[in-house]
Amino acid sequence: MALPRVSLQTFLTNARSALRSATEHRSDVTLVIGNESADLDSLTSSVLYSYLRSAKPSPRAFSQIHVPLLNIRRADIALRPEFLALLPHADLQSKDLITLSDLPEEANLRTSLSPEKTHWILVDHNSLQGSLGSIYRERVAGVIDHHEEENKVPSDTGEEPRIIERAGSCTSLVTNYCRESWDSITTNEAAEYDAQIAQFALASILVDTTNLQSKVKVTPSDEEAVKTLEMKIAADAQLSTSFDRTGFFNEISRAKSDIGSLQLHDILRKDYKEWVENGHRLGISSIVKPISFLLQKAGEEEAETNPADCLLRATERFAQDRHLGLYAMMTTSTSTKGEFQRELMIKALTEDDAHTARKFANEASGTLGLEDWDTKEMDNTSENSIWTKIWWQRNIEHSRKRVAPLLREAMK
Ligand SMILES: [Mn+2]
Repeated sequence: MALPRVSLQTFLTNARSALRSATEHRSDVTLVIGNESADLDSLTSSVLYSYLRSAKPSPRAFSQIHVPLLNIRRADIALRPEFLALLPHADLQSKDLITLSDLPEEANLRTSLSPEKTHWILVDHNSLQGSLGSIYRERVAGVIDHHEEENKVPSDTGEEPRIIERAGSCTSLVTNYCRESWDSITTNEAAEYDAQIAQFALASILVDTTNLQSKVKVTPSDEEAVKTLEMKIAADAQLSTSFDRTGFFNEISRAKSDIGSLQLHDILRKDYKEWVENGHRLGISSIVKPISFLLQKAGEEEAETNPADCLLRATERFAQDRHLGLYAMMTTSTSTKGEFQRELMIKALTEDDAHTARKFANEASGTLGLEDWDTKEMDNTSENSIWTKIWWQRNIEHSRKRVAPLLREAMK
């Protein structure tokens, strides 16, 4: 049965009370969670899926409301300027989003939100990591994702989807999965709400596919989803007259790369993922600025010190704090000629991990098109960690989605 349609903000308020009543009155709750890097795609895919599933719950649903849970603490929303740019378009503020800070304290999680009272739907990843994973892994009841299959979600997910497919954006897969059910609850009165959530979802598909222009990222799923979402926008008299897709894309992507005001340490942790393989820990930061920017940043933060020393020390500290054996930094930027480019830095913290890193460099070099970086700027460093190397990654189609599995393979 379809429920009265509501704005995104009202939906998030309802979802927050559903989460509260799960912890206070032990009611059943379904949580929809994106990955730990909590990028725009994780935000919009979890909110879109939760919103549409809650607007028309399946008769056999585990709970009426699906609660979108952002996989970071509340304070870390501030590290994501693209969120702050997008939220006002949906009449939202960052305090409306539901984050890990809204869960009971970690020490009480198991008792305050007992696993058997929960279902977890994973979007934009397919293996629940960290402390949530250790408590709720058995309660994962569905997935929509575009990363490599980890075979952690049961093959039969009943009422909930089990979709792991290639696409530029996970939000595209969610849009396409939900479209039929969405169409069935679309009315003239709800056109405004449809347009609002459609524009919200569109943001990450456009960012992930460079406004559908990136030949290596766009798939038919993305094109289909954008068509659906643009139709929802066009059906609303108000938004349809003011909406300009390219202008909207430019606004959000400009905000995403506007990280000049962030501290180096925050830049490293802003879009960060971690894996454990064979007892060794791997961490990868994705960064939307080139290493030259990071060197400049590092130099500013520690005046009168060689920037290369500062950068290496900062990354070393970052890796040590997280008990990493291997730490990788992947940068994306635009060259002076206007071409998209990638750099890859890998740091090993033990001899064992250095062995793995060399193996990776040998095995993955062809696939990734690794080419030695001009190390002039890094040459004068007195910092001497076990093993650090920087490359240009000339095969630019490969993001962390591809590099992480290659590194993990070398660790096995
Ligand atoms: Mn994604």
